[in-house]
Amino acid sequence: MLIQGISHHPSVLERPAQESLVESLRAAVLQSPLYTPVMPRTGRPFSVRMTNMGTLGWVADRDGYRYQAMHPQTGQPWAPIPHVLLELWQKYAGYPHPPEACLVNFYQQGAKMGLHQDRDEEDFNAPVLSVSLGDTAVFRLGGTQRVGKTQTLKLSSGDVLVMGGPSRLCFHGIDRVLTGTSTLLKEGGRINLTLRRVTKP
Ligand code: MD6
Ligand code: FE
Repeated sequence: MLIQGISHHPSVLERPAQESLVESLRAAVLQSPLYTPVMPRTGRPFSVRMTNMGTLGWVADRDGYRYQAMHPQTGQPWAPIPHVLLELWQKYAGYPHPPEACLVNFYQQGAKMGLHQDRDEEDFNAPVLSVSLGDTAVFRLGGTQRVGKTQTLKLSSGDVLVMGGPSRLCFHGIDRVLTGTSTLLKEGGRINLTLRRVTKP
């Protein structure tokens, strides 16, 4: 049993749709290149590379975590969110206003993501919707406190995961990515896209 408000929809995107989304991402990263963020205070680099699409993007640097309209390295606006993702939001988010940010996380060999809450948004009434592409990941899900029971689920290419309602502030992370489980990305690895409503409508 998953915590209320979280829903896992396996294989929402079929292979051709996954391939065309990857093509859109290739175009987006030409405008908004992937970069390696660092943790606030420590300056320790993330093991994932990131970029964003949308009118706002989530960034991490020595000063903290925040949303901003410009790419931190190019100073230019982020690339737009591909239409197919806006359609997934309409279908699965159960929230009447469009997302403003799509965080792109790129996992290469050995990359992972520690347990965290997504809490830099103003509007926790909106869910966070994630789309996975490429190699399967082991996703760890806990409760709303950092300590306590956790469970894992596997996120595969084309899966959609929605965290809303009581699960919106649950701790979660990626334990590891299972190398060689998908042929979608020629060089291997995994891409996770998270759509977020940032401001109160
Ligand atoms: C990932 N996902 O799947 C990391 N956050 O690579 C997240 O951090 C996440 O999947 C909020 C809601 C859904 C998620
Ligand atoms: Fe998250």
